[in-house]
Order: sequence, then C-alpha cells, then structure tokens
Amino acid sequence: MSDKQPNVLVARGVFPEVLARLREHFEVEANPDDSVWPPAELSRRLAGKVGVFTTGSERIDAALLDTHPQLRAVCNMAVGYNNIDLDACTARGVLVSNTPDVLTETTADFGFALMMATARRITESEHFLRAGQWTKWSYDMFAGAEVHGSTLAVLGMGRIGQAIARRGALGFGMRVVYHNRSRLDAAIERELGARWVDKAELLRVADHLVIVVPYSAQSHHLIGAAELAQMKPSATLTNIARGGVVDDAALAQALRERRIAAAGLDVFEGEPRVHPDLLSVPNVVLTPHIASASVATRRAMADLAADNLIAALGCGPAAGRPPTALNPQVLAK
Ligand code: 8YV
Repeated sequence: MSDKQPNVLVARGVFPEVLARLREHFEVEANPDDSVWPPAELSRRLAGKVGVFTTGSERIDAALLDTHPQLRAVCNMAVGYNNIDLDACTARGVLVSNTPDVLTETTADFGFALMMATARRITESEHFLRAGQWTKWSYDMFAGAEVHGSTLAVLGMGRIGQAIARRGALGFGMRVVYHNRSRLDAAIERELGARWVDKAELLRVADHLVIVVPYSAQSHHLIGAAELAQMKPSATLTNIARGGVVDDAALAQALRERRIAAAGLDVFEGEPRVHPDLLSVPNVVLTPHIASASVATRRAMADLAADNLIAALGCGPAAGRPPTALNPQVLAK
C-alpha cells in the first residue's frame, strides 16, 4: 500500500510524534540532522514531492515552483510566511498554510518579557554580575526605565500586538497607543484602552515601542535612522516581528550614541547572523528568534502545520479543508 502514498518532504527537524502522524498518510523524507539545506539541495530533495512542511528558513519562490510543477502544498510551521511567495503559489494552484492563533499568547508573553528585560536591564546586569564586577550596591546601579504606568506603543496591531497591548493595559496599567494600517473595532480599542495614532506620534510618545508587523517590501526598514531620531532618548525598542523591519545598523548606532535607551531583539536582518555592531553595544538584549518557543506552543505549531499538509493533500478527517490555509481558493478549482 505504501507505494500509493503521496511523497512529502519535511524540510527541518520536527517532533517525532508529528513525523509519525505524517507517516500514517505519506511517504515522508525527513531531515533527521535538522540541517538548513541550501536552496539547491532543497530543490533536489523536492523532486517527486507533492507536499512540503517548511519553516521560516526555507525559501519557496516562483523559480522553485516552476522546477517542481508536481508540488501541491506548502505548509509553513510559522505564522509569518515572508519566506514563501504566496502569489506565485496561488497562480500555480499550490496551497499554502501558516500557523496562526496557536502561538499568539506565547509570543506575546515573550514580547512582553523581552520589553521588560530591556527596560530593566536584566541581561546587562547579569553579565556584570557573572563577570565578578558586583562589589557594592549603588543608588543608580542599572537603574532602568519604568514599565508600569508608562506608554506602550505597539507597531502592528494584529493578534500578537493586541495580546501584548492587553498585557500592558490590564497587567501593568500602561497607556496603549498603536499604529496599524487598519483601526481596531471601537469595542476592542475600549477593552485595551488603546488609541490609534499616526506613526510620527507613535514614535514621539513611546516609552516602550514594540514591533509586531509582518515583513514585506512595504515594512522593510520601517524603523531606520530617521524614525529612531524621533523617539525619546529614554525610550526602548523591542522587535519580535522579523529582521529587516528594523535597520539593524542604524539601530546599533542609535544605541551606541544613547539616542534611545535600549533595545530588545529576537529577530535580525540576515539571521542567524547578527550585525557585529549590535554584538558590541551593551544596551541591547539579544535572543535567537525564540518568541514562540514554549514546548507546548512549538508542538501546537507543528501539529497544525501537519494537519494542514494532511488535509491539503486530501487525507485525514478534514480532507480538502486545511484548517489555516492562506489561499484556500486553490482547492476550490
Ligand atoms: C517561528 C515565527 O518559530 O511564527 C513565526 O512567524 O517567527 C516563529 O514563531 C519561526 O518562523 C520558524 O518557523
């Protein structure tokens, strides 16, 4: 029977239980070493595959799709899908899915934690302690910025932005301002006590700017030198969205010159490389793209990506109805 099963590729390491579930439906080529395959190797391994389970590290573009016209489904284990050319997939009838919702609260927890670590200088002070430099208490030692009662400025007010705003407003008594292409419903604005402002006002009033916009050509370097210059010198910036939304070189310079107080970064331009200037400034908290990384949430993301792949390829109880398809119209054809 197994020779009748569709062939799929799982492009990165994943929970064994999730692989086992995929193997109930498919002939699976996995990546037990969890290598990041260069584009040519990814393409080679896609030969004969009708579905692929991807993460943010695999680029799926028009040229790759044209090389593999047999490909029917690309299921990304991430809410962001800037690694996939969605229009090119849709034009070729290839189903694309992502993993929204299951990571919202976990990612918001991390975004809030990173903002707090940044404001209160937690990693900077830990490095000082570990280096044996703590010899006495001083009145201003690692004195940081207030979090409670301050102004939380959210750039990008989707599901994760709203969850961060809720933490700030309801947990820490913060004033919430936000900037987004579309305004929230009045009822949600009331619940969050959130006020829509233009980008200039957002930058001007922010005590803590948290960036949660998806990456696209339009959001490339949305925050660069000119924007950083509009912020308060006491303000912090936290980026949990995507590298490239912030100009990392301009940010490192602003941090070095103390034109803003501090930054917290979970994502980087060209990651896993990190701009060397960011590594050499003390007032930045750096984490390796782990905002969604709780055990339960990563498992939920992997399960949801697998559910999508199974359903998109006509298997399982939801055959033909992948739960979080981005272009479900391709299945209606
Ligand atoms: C992923 C993310 O871990 O969901 C996203 O968009 O950035 C992270 O949660 C990462 O993209 C790996 O796929």
